[in-house]
Amino acid sequence: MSKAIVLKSISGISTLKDLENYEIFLAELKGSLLKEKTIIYPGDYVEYSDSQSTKIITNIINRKNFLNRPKIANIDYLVIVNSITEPKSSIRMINKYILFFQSQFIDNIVLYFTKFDLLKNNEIDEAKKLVNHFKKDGFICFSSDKYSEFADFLNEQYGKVICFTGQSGVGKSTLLNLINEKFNIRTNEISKALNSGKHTTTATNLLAHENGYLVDTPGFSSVSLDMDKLLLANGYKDFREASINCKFNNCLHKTEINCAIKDMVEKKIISKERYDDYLFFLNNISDKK
Ligand SMILES: Nc1nc2c(ncn2[C@@H]2O[C@H](COP(=O)(O)OP(=O)(O)OP(=O)(O)O)[C@@H](O)[C@H]2O)c(=O)[nH]1
Ligand SMILES: [Mg+2]
Ligand SMILES: [Zn+2]
Repeated sequence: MSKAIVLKSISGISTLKDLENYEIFLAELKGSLLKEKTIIYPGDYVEYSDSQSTKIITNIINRKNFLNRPKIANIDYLVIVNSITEPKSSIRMINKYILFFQSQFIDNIVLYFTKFDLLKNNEIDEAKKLVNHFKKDGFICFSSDKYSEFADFLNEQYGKVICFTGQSGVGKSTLLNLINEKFNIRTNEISKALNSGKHTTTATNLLAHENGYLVDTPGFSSVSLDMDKLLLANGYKDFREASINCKFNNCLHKTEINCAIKDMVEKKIISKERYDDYLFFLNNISDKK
């Protein structure tokens, strides 16, 4: 039985890439999987048989994580692309995105900041402060003024699936075209009238790059954290891991005694800003949750 990764899947026909010989080919789902209405997504690892003229997918290997919109399986790194200006990013906004994705167990986050070239001289310090804030808070950060550092990082990710997300118009597709000009992805001007991006990217598939896979996604205008409070309390990866040391197993890290999270904030292991943003998000969850 051979193994492959799914690059693309449209109405039952999937484009696969063999994990050993890197051959790219089309395959169909086995009849019994079709009957169970099994759907496969880009990023899925599958077993296939090529004993017949048509290659048949016989099994889907358990997913380690899953992005719901757009649907992509087994993300190794999620690069959240933020523009430093036009539209300008804030710490709270980025903390919100990180929490949104980590609460779906997409834990390996990279932050990439675009549009440094548009900054006026007197704005550069503030922009660098924003990037450094997230570095100090434990996140892997890159910015468009030092693109080569990001290129080096990507080249070290052998065989990994790296997905790019972020608000519409921040420059995801532009960044992907910079990484590999052969991608030739359509990019767009931000709609000036609305001062918000138009969606330029629509379809999802894995782009083979060097030894790994890159994924462009359509931008979003906002994300919602209206979820179960305990889910939110265990959303950030470091909150989730440390919360086993909270006195109460349903600790919301708010007013409870012996809270491991509050302890880490005091010791500056978790930034005060991210903790305060967490409390803000918690207070904004509708009461029924
Ligand atoms: N000056 C400057 N412009 C940029 C940069 N990155 C992107 N842009 C511009 O920003 C606009 C939007 O870029 P896209 O790459 O289409 O943005 P996107 O995030 O893919 O947008 P959606 O696909 O709609 O989500 C384009 O006009 C780009 O040329 C940058 O680093 N500097
Ligand atoms: Mg795009
Ligand atoms: Zn706690």
